[in-house]
Amino acid sequence: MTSDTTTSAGRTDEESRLAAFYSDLASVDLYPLWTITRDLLPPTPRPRAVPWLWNAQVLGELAERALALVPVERGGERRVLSLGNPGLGGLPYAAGTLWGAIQCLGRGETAPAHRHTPGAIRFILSGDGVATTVDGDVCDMHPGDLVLTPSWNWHDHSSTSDGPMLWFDGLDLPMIEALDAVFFEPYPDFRQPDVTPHNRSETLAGPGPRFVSGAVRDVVAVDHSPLLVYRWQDTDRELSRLAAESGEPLVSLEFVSPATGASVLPTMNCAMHRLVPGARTLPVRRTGNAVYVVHRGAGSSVIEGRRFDWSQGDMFVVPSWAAAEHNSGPGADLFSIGDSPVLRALGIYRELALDTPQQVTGVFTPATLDDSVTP
Ligand code: GTQ
Ligand code: FE2
Repeated sequence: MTSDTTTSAGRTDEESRLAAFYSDLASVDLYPLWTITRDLLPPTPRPRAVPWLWNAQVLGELAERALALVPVERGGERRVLSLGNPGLGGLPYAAGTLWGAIQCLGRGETAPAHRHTPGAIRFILSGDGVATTVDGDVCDMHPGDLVLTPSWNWHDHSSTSDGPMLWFDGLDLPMIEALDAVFFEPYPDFRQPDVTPHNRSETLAGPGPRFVSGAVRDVVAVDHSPLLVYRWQDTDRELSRLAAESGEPLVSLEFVSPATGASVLPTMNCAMHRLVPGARTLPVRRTGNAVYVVHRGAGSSVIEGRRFDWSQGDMFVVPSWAAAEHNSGPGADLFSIGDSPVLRALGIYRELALDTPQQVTGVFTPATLDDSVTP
């Protein structure tokens, strides 16, 4: 037979055979690469998460309403409002690989003990008197402190104070979910015993440096840091020292394991950035998603051409490979989490410094509460 033989349906034999071929492929769950229309191999990363910002006043007000309306119990486990990136189509994730959230605990409350394979960090926003017990070590929390609850470590949060406390939660949950490796287990009791002395990891961690300056880390972590708490006084002192020494508009330090110099968790890095008054930085692209929390001060970031104005308590997302530059009039300290340790471990981390500021093509307006529905 030749291909110009025309069938009764008006198709050549060749066309009929091709149609049957595609239909057979579909019937046995095979896709021919040449017909796949989604861009499987884009020239540069195309994260679904978009640059986004959550306003501190809005977060604070809704956290307060959660405190008044919703108890903390087994099942729900935590009073947490998760940052949902609108690019992710309704998923409660700040970015494709990262969970970011605000958590609050009222006076005398306990968030019950459990453990899970996703690792977590806490960055304390406000209030006092809460301790997170991490595998039996009671870690006191104060504003500006970083507390680690590594993968599969038991953890519960308990308040002994008379006021509420708020903190930022960062987890690698979406990444571990993508790897189909999420496990979860409740602790047999509501909470772990309150042993003394508290903060054992701080005395046992050893004398190694707790910070490394700059963004480039070559050391691959296979375990989490033995130090579970990084105190704000130490972070602040190190930032001041670095800023004075370098004279740069922006100094960044990464929290590291004093035992190995690697990132605090194998999956997530934590960093603090100080912008000196009047600082203007040039844009940089980096692989890996990041979530920022404004610890102090105010300023703006231009992310992929859009300007995000921020001040204390705001949280914002810089997706992988988005060009981001940071500016501050009064000066600012920014805390950040990111997934770069995984990219570094796999040899696919990249950075590209751009040499001119971005054209600002728009200004981001954060969502605000509609006054008519706010009691
Ligand atoms: O505090 O243990 O934001 O398990 C999400 C899951 C916090 C926690 C979150 C959690 C926790
Ligand atoms: Fe947890």
